[in-house]
Amino acid sequence: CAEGINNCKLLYESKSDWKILKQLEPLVGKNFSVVNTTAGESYTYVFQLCGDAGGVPGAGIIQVDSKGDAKKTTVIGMYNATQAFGGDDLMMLIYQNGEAYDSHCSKENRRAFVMISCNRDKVGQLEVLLEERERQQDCFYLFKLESSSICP
Ligand code: M6P
Ligand code: MN
Repeated sequence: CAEGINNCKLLYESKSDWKILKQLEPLVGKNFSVVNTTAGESYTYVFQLCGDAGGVPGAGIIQVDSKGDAKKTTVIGMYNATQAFGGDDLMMLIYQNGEAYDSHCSKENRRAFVMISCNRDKVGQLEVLLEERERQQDCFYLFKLESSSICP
């Protein structure tokens, strides 16, 4: 289907969320990926704005286990549960409704926070900042994406 910010579905319908997505529109249709290795775990993350990350239907961010042959893929957040806010050159995109944890965070659904900022020197670099999974609820994966194409 056609790519565009209209493929996103907002968790809470809001004009200001759409305004932020509009500013992020130059990112549509591209997979942004990054490999993250910490404490013996190694994962590749793939992000798309309002599109199927890594080709996984409905997924805005996926995590692929780099270890083993299985290449297990886990959905971190869905773009039919999007929030977007911020201003000027710093924005936050949230994808909720990822795959549920089995043992962490009271087995809640995973979710992703993506801090997106204007950086005139970057073409679109995704970074993993952290995964917070040591709490009873409200866990999250935190990412950063800097790009010149979304500068106001
Ligand atoms: C996988 C990855 C990790 C996550 C872990 C949670 O290894 O998705 O990012 O922290 O699962 O484990 P569990 O499902 O047992 O709570
Ligand atoms: Mn699990």
